[in-house]
Amino acid sequence: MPPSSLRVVYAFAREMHPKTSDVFIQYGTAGFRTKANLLEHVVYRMGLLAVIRSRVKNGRTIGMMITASHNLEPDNGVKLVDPDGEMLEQSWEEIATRLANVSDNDLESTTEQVIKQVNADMSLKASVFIGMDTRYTSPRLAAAAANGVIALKGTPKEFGIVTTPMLHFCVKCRNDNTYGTPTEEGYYEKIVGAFKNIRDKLPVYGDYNTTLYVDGANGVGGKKLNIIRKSLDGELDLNLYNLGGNGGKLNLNCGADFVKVSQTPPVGVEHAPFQRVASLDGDGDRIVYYYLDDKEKMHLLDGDRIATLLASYVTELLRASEASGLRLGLVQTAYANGASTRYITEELKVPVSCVKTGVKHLHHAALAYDVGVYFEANGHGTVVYSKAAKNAISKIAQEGEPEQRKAAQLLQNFIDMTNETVGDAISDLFLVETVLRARGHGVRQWMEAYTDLPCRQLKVTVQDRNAISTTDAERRCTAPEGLQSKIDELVAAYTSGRAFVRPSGTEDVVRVYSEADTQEAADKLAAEVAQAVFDLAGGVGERPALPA
Ligand code: G16
Repeated sequence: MPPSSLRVVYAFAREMHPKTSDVFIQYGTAGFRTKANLLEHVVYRMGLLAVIRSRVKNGRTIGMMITASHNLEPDNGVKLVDPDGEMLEQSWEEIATRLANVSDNDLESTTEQVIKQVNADMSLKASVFIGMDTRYTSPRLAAAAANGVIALKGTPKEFGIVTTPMLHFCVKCRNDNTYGTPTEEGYYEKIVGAFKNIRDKLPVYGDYNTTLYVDGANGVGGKKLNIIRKSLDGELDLNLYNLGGNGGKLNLNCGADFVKVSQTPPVGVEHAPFQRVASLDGDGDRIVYYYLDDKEKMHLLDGDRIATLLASYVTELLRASEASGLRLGLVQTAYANGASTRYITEELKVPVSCVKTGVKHLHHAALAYDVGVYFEANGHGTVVYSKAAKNAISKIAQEGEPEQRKAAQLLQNFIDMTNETVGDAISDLFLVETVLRARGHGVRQWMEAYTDLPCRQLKVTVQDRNAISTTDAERRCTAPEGLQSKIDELVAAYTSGRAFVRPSGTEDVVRVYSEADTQEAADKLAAEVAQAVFDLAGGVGERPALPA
């Protein structure tokens, strides 16, 4: 593409997607995310970048997902997906941020600089898959994305409303046809098909029952489960709530993030004692479980619980199939409950690594293992399998002794049911249901594995959240001065106390996390740390109060 044809980049920008705000925007934990009305020019420009990225990857398909995931309805965002279905390579985040912030007048020259910098061959074909969530601002932003792709003569393909993980899956399949068919139907065929196959091998027994309640967060995940439900032939009876009708608002007082952070059940869901409920987030990439007991007390089964459940089951199957020499490991973040980490290392005897928040960090760390299980406590995670692991399992499934073969075949179904590209609420739901069914377990047995340390999360609004810098996988902060020593001093007063703070990469807040031996203590510690953040990092509005 000769540089003169880059003029169209400016023409599209000026006529259709002008930059109307000077607010600096940064590629964060999961792409760009802010108020929807500040995003149109950003998404258009990411369309340009997706084409450049596709050409750098020799014409392989890149994904663009229009979503603000767990954020409330007025926000929106865009996540870029690399050819293997993983998040955009981190070294490109700075380029994305630069392109998003230049003026319209500088857009043409900056685009040209980027093309040179990354050495893109603009004569190659380029392909970009575009998906969106259910927000009313998403269609407009998806159109801006497509215009960005067209401006650089790439080929956009629009998937309409899909979950984020479905788009990741389709991108992967488009670039590697051994993984599946790059359509929503192809996704159902592979993931739901594997679930149905494994079900035939696992009779229902013990405390497991096939009824599952689901909180759809009034987003896309619930809608897709409603499609899937009809094909499950009673193997799993899904009672779906918060599907977006009856005035229910996206992620408002419902959904995985609300349930995890507030530790309270969502609105809009009926409850029965000990009935397991799965709560999804707005774009279907996170899931947590919970139940109410006979005194209506809530018990949360979060990402840590899902990770330990899956890791222990895969370990069992690997052992039974006698697949030797495969390393299984688990990846967590600082938010992982201390009790879960202890359980994984001491009881399951599985190695654990701790990385920074963001699935992009967890995913890469998990690839170091033959079987890498990664989960954030907020319910975002999956399992990844190396080629060597898949080959070894497949060989045993064909050639092993009968018992080994049986375990290896179950593992193969388990792998097919897993969306290895990214955390996926729907795929994770089927994985969890499979393990519970295989073990004849209800929620109480699942909960018995270990006892969580009481914890609390809070948000503090400050003038500039980037005033907080962190190190050691975000477990300690290096700025502003004095904050870490104050946190150390506060934590020291609590039994089993732990706390950290970090700037959110998806909301304009500083997040505070605390753990201690009682809920009262964890609540008080979180509030004290929040006050310290407010005082030392430029708090805005009302100073956080200590619990009464
Ligand atoms: C995104 C990321 C997650 C992260 C979450 C919160 O989730 O994909 O890895 O845990 O944001 O990030 P932060 O604490 O930086 O705001 P989602 O589901 O919103 O896309």
